[in-house]
Amino acid sequence: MKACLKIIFLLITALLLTGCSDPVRQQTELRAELESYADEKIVISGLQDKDFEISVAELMEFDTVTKSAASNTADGQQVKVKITGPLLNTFLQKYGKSQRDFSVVRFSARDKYSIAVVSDILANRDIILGFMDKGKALIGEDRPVRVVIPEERAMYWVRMLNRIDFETGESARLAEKIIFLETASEYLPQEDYEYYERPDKVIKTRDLIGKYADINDTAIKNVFMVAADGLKKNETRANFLDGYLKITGSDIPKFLSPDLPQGMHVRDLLSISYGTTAFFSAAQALNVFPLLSVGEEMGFAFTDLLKQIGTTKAVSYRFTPTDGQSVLLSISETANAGICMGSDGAVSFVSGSPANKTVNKLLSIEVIE
Ligand SMILES: Nc1nc2c(c(=O)[nH]1)N[C@H]1C(S)=C(S)[C@@H](COP(=O)(O)O)O[C@H]1N2
Ligand SMILES: [Mo]
Repeated sequence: MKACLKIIFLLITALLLTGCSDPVRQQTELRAELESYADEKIVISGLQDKDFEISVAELMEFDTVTKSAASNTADGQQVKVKITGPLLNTFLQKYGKSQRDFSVVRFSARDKYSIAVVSDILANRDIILGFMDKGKALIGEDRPVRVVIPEERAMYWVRMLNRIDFETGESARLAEKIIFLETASEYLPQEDYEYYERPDKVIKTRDLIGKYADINDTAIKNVFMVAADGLKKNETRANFLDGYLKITGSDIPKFLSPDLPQGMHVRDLLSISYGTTAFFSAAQALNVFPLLSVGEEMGFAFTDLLKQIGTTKAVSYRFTPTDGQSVLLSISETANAGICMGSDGAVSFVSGSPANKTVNKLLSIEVIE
């Protein structure tokens, strides 16, 4: 169908949806509004040898669906849409592909917002590339396309879409080394960061990775974050390395950046996987894992940490405190081990019997294969 015919068809659909009283005038207005952003382009990467652009007019030519969906934002407001546009799968069909062919589809926007949609969602959900909402043209800050994934949280409903990356392959790697964020932060430069009018402290993610992982490993494309409430976020290495971790005040550790929209900030981080290095928050682990007594304190089981992070197969583990006096223990010697935090915030490892070793000011755990 020609683009203009398609617009007329959409106008009729819109009339049915809005049931307006002056149909001719509304039609003219809607057509003019749709045409005003029909020439905007979206970059498509990972689908053909070279990146290419499609215009919104081209998207309008595909078969469309109209679906209602509602979801809450992080601060409790409701977002309601009745979105019209082609399904991502309808678009992909033209290239002989489907959502299931990819491990990640990343949607990015004009305001630098971006989000990775992972394989479970790709396999199970409709993804709509919406160019009309509630029978009308999109409002300015949603144009030219709003992605909607009904039944998934509104953080996936990307407004101002300007790029889609189709990725295959890389998923989170098993950890070979675990670094405790609370201990590591003490040895990194701290900066002031104004957070809701509070002077909090942050460390640069670049400093953290530079000191404790391989910052030059360009094979790492994605950084995987898990929050205490179970939220999983997959961020590009570039975005991650341009950000900060807030380490004082509320919601800590919190990934944020003044250059990224707030919806991309991640609070209450439990772990961050960067290649084979996993950064871990003992303070959040105490909120998430079952508590047990570890020495004189309440703590969590070492095995719960390993299960959460996913590590390579071990024969033993090396526990290293800030003074470098490390302790090597076999798997069986760590079966009853726990990790706790003192009232001063220091992380300790307590093996329990049979080894009866304690490592105070624990910085890292290496998996020895
Ligand atoms: N381009 C863009 N899209 C975005 C965001 C953003 O900051 N920029 N925030 C997301 C988040 S976190 C939520 S909860 C919803 C909020 O929807 P609303 O802006 O329509 O209220 O939009 C999502 N889409
Ligand atoms: Mo959000």
